[in-house]
Amino acid sequence: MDPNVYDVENADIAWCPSCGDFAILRTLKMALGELEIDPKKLVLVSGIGQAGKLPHYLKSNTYNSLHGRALSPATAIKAVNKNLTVIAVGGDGDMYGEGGNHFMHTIRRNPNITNIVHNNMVYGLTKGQASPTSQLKMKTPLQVEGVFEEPFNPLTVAISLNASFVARTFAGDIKNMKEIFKKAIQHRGYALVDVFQPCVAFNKINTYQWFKDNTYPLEESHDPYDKHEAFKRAAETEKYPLGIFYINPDKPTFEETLTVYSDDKSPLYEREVDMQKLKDLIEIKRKI
Ligand SMILES: Cc1ncc(C[n+]2csc(CCOP(=O)(O)OP(=O)(O)O)c2C)c(N)n1
Repeated sequence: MDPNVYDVENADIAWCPSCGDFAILRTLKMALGELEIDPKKLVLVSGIGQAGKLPHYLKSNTYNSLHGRALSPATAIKAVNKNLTVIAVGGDGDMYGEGGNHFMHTIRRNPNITNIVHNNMVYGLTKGQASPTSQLKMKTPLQVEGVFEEPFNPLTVAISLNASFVARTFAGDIKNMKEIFKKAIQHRGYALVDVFQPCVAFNKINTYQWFKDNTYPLEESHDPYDKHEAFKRAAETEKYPLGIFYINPDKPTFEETLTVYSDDKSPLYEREVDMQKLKDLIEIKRKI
């Protein structure tokens, strides 16, 4: 499918020129096009932030929630209509800071959704304060003496919680990013894609060149089904490996574990509501 089918006409894009978000948007359109995902069957869910604006610029169904709150509505949307492709997008602050608790529990639930995180290592929209992934000693207008907290490592956290798909890519490498997006969308279960994304306005340390110099691809021999090896590789910080770290294909998805689907596999939204049963239930509850 032509990636232009996802274009939003006259979109007033608020990102700065050269922002890594443009490459993520363009690559996501290409990946969706190659997978032939009908925009009518696609839902993009986001919270707040520059990354959280991506759904405004890609033709699909969208749900813009509160800061850090994309994963729970995404889980619910997939639970009521498993025929949809559901993608939750956001920044590192959004997903790992404000949404940190949702991040952990979504991994445990394992809904069949894709989670793309634009990891620029700062709070971009609010002009460059430190985020959970900002590196030690980085100075910002707020952290004037430098960041002193240990950076959050989303990959080791996800692998230790037995996430079903864990990958990292770089917004400066469209070819690999597209392949990883496609594999994540096709994966059955929760798929995390952490994307190193340069913020050209507010992060003058982790630039395109810095990411190029400080990353390298995981070897082809890397076995993504080996959890201990995946954890070890994800913990590397001298240079950061890119690629698919971990896949756990055997975990049941959240939707599969719901009792409403044990007898009837049809999506919830398609089912007839028994109005009498509903009225009786409301009546019983009123009396309690
Ligand atoms: C609960 C809450 N806290 C703080 C804010 C203010 N706020 C809006 S966007 C943002 C930063 C977003 O940063 P990030 O998620 O990393 O995305 P980016 O803008 O870098 O893409 C903050 C702190 C808010 N809207 N709601």
